[in-house]
Amino acid sequence: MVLIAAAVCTKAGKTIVSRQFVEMTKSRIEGLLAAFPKLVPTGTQHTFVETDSVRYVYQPLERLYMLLITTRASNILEDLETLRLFARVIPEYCRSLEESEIAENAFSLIFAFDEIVALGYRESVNLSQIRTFVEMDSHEEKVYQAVRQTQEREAKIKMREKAKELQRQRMEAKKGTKSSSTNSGGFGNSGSYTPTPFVVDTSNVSNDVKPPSYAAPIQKPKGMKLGGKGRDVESFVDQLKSEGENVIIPAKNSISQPGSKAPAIKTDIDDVHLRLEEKLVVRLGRDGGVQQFEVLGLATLHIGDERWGRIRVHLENQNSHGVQLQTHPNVDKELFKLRSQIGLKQPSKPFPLHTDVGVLKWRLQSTEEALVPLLINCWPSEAGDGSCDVNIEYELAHSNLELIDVNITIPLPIGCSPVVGECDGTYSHESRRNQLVWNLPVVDFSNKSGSLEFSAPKAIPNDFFPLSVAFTSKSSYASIKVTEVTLIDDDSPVKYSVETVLYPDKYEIV
Ligand SMILES: *[C@@H]1O[C@H](CO)[C@@H](O)[C@H](O)[C@H]1NC(C)=O
Ligand SMILES: *[C@@H]1O[C@H](CO)[C@@H](O)[C@H](O)[C@H]1NC(C)=O
Ligand SMILES: *[C@@H]1O[C@H](CO)[C@@H](O)[C@H](O)[C@H]1NC(C)=O
Ligand SMILES: CC(=O)N[C@H]1CO[C@H](CO)[C@@H](O)[C@@H]1O
Repeated sequence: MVLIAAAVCTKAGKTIVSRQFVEMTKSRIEGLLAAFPKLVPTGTQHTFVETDSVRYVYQPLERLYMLLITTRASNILEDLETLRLFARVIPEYCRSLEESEIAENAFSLIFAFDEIVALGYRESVNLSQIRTFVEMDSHEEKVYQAVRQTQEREAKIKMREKAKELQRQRMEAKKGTKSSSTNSGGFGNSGSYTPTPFVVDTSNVSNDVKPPSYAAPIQKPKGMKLGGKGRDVESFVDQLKSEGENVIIPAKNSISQPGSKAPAIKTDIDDVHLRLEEKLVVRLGRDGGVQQFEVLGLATLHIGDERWGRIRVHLENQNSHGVQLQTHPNVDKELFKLRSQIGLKQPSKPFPLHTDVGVLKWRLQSTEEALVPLLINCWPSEAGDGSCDVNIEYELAHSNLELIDVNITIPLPIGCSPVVGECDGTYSHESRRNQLVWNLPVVDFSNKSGSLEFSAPKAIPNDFFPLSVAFTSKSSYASIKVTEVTLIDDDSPVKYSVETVLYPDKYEIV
């Protein structure tokens, strides 16, 4: 049978509860329900009536009717059997067959109706099963609410901790700049890093625990039937809203992670956006030699408008260092090999919308010193009096790269106060962390090398390792560039934005 709706209405024709089981506009259902009282023949024992399009089967319950609307093609014997089951459910949840009592228990009735019917077809259930299911629903709902409350509490605690931590870091940063300003003027950056707790909260908390009211209520635990199968997420959300819950549905088309809300990034993003990201893993030996050098690259494509779904991305790939490239399995390999273009294997299909799709990966692994972008030579030598003189040099091996905000961090023996002689760039002695940080605002072709000299009392050469290096860069190590994006249909150019990021995941001299 195909059941369109089940309703309880008064004999006067007023609908008290109605549950629909197929997609149909509300006004159409209302129309069908409104037509019913006019169709009921008086003084006959009939329990069904048909129109051109639908069949009404109904059972009188004192001053009410239990009413089902089915299609005309439905088997009438089945319809009548289902009707009996519906009619028997009512006294299970309502103490009397009064209008007010029905209205008061409307939700329980709807839950029970949903168990009888799934997608318009009757399930083979009997009354005792319905009872159990409905009870289970409300039990699971309670469990679910408890879990949700716990999660919210945890999220709040985490946020509070995070805020405290940031506060502490800020205080420290302020102190740090004060004390270091006696050594050198230039190293004041840390003081300006003052993210508001709110921004960082959301970024980090959302990794594991959803902040309250952020989509959590919509995510049903596995296997849980909140109120039965007939209820979809949307109506559940609506219900929560009507109960005064604050439900926020995450926007699907936001590209940025919850934390990276920096408006500066957002304004650069077009409907076709490419991000070329390269991560470096470098371990250099203190006496020279490369222990590990790896570049891991990933190009992701984000399409924010369906008009630009069927496109090709043209790349320029100078591939100067023997980088190995690999396209996503759904990307047309031949097209990439022959023409350095990225398009889908099936050109008729669009790229997925509103999501970051990894389309190309590249990788380079080597122990050749010439491939390492920035070489660091740290040379401590023991002076006669138990102190150490330390010379450090950097050298940019690839003049096409521009490294920004390079920090070379040198460990110091505990309590050591280094005496800095010569220094390109600036330095800062972080006494609490027992380290010296050498900062170079820019390292590029015009500024390929530089050095720092300092002496440290009561030290041995071993004390100054491992050094670590941090920087950011908008260069591409592999020299992969996006030159054009075109529509498949007419080769016309499409506006796009590109973001290129190169950063060390781990860069150390051991
Ligand atoms: C209802 O169905 C279940 C499962 O088929 C069965 O075990 C149970 O005996 C039935 N109860 C009634 C009252 O028919
Ligand atoms: C090289 O960089 C250092 C530190 O960033 C700076 O002091 C120096 O002036 C730069 N030299 C040139 C030639 O740009
Ligand atoms: C270098 O150190 C400064 C001061 O601590 C910091 O603000 C900056 O972000 C660091 N640079 C990188 C690339 O981590
Ligand atoms: C700033 C900060 O605390 N970042 C942390 C966010 O969470 C990730 C994963 O839990 C950590 O690795 C970061 O250090």
